[in-house]
This record gives sequence, C-alpha cells and structure tokens, in this order.
Amino acid sequence: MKMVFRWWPQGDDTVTLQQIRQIPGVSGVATMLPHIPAGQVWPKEDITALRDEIHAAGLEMEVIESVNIHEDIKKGLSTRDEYISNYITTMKYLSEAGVKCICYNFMPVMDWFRSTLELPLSDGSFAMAYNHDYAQSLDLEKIIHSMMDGSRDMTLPGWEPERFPQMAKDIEFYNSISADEYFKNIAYFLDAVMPYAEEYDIDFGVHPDDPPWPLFGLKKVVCSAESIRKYLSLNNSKRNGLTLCTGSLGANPENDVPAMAREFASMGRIPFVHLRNIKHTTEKDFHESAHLSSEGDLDMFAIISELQKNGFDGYIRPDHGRKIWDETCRPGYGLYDRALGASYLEGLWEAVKKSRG
Ligand code: DNO
Repeated sequence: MKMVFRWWPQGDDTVTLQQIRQIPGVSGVATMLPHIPAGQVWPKEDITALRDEIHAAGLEMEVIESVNIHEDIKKGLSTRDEYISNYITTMKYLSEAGVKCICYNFMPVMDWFRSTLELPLSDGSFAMAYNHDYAQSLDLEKIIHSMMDGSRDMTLPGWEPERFPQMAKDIEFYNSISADEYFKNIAYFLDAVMPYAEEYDIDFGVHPDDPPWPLFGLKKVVCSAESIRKYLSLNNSKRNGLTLCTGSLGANPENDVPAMAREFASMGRIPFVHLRNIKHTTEKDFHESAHLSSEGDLDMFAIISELQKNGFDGYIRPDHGRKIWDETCRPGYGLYDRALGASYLEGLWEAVKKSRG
C-alpha cells in the first residue's frame, strides 16, 4: 500500500509539496494538469516538468487524478475517436513519466455535488454536506451558484467554469439516451483504451458517482455493487478497475462498503482507494466527518481489514477533510484534517497488518 495526498499544481492549491512531504507515511501525490481541457493531449514537457517538481520535493507522481473524459466520448459522438486517440497519447506520456494509476469518472455532465460546502459542525469545524430535498429543488443556475459560492475562488474538481455554458444542453442530451446506450459508450471507450493500459502498465480506477443516486435527471453508472460488477465486466482487463471511494458509495446506506472492498479487491480490481467518512442525518442527507470510524457511519477498520485480507496492494489517499483550525483552503482539500486522516489511516493499516501476523 502507498499513501498519497491529492495536490493541485500551478499555484492552484493552498497546500504545498513541502508540507505534504512532512506528513508521516505519505509517499506521493495524486495530481493532474489543470490547464489542459478534457480531450486534449497533455504535453509531454508539461508532464515531465510536473514530475520533476514533485520529485524535487521528495515525493512520487504515480497517481493521476483525473484525466477527464471528453463529453463527446460519453455521448458516443462520431468525434470521439479523435478524443480517445488523444487520451491514449496522454497515457503513453504519463507512463513514460512513471505514472502507474489513473483515476477518472464517467459521470455525465458534472462530477460530485454537495448542497453546502461549509456546514458548521458542533465542534467548530466545517464540512461539506448534502441535503436531498434542497438538491432536488435547484435549477441548473442555482446548482452552479451553490457550488461556486463556497469554492473560495478555487476551481473545484469537475466544476471547471469552461463546462458551464454547455451544461444545460448536455443534461438534455443525456436525458434523451437510454442507460443501455450510455453503457455502450463506456464499453467503446474501455475497449479502445484497455489494450494500451496493459501496454503502458497503467491501472485505471473509475470513480463512483457522488452522490450515488440519480440527480438532476442524470444517469448514474457506478453507484452500487451491481453497477460496479457491470462496469468491470464491460471490459475484462484487470486494468479496468475501481477507485473505491468509501464516502461516495457509503452515502447510500444500502451499500455495504466493507463487502465491496472484499469483493473487488479479491478480484484484483481496486488500484486506488479514497478513504473518508460521512455521517447521515436522514437516509439521503449527510455531512462529511473526520476520518475516524467513531465520527461517522463507516467502519474504517472493517474496510481496511477487507482490503488487506483480499490482497489490495494499491494507492490510498485520505479523502475530503473538514476545515479545521481556521484554515483557508479549497473545500474538502485543506492540509490539517486530511493529514490527521492520513495518520489515523496509517495507524489502522499497521494495526490490521500486525494483528494478522
Ligand atoms: C471529489 C473527487 C472527484 C474525483 C473524480 C475522479 O472530491 O473525489 O472529483 O476526483 O470524480 O475523476
């Protein structure tokens, strides 16, 4: 297992590589090139410069989160082949720079959604939260405002402003195609890319839909054990794997996250894990919590035990932290609470490992 920490380059992060280097147990970052729009080739020299900057700080760059998928690929348009070919070229350059794992998602139109980015908790910290009735009452303009208002002028992953003008048309398009058609578009992408994932020695981890239920009329593709089985069986390469995001999947209390860790790790299909905890206030309403099992509804000990028992040997990162100690930071991605999370998770990992002999 390698512990990594998400980090944005080019001054788009309040956290520095030097700070990350001092978190015990963290060997590298999960990062990306934020200035390259989805669908374009990532220039080799930009990748090399990023890798060199990270190496100079004493960290590794083995995980990329994310190489985003162009909407034309998701929509299955005739232009997709060019974007797929660009994607494969980017994979080649990343592999030459030492990248071993790519986290991506196949969510239509928008990535994750929260109704509040700074909910005050009783201990004086702030966390991201989701209220289902409120989410359902929003029109597109309000959805965008709701995310942007809490962003503190930093680009939220998946909410890059260049996506906004197209969003209304995209939602309409996705509502007009069937789930089967959408899965065919996914399979087309996977069939094109997986042979190169093998050749370039890169594991792919699709990120679950967050939250894991239909919202704004959009289809959900990775939201339950059954849908994950379906996604993985679209292409049987071992490289076609899952990013087990415990907070995303755990938002649905019907999802048994330790059982998912067991099933998909034993298949060798989990290259990357996002560990975070959430606390439900109703069945569909929740706020994010500190990483500890005792602070939320997810049993981190059980999840880590299942991963270890079933041969998981990939990357883990502490996912979203709360905003604590008056930190000014990107929502969910401050230094302090994620560093506490990393240490807690390292401790759990060691305890499980030693108790198993
Ligand atoms: C949210 C993240 C997601 C994730 C993408 C992967 O905080 O976990 O934005 O990075 O879905 O493509």
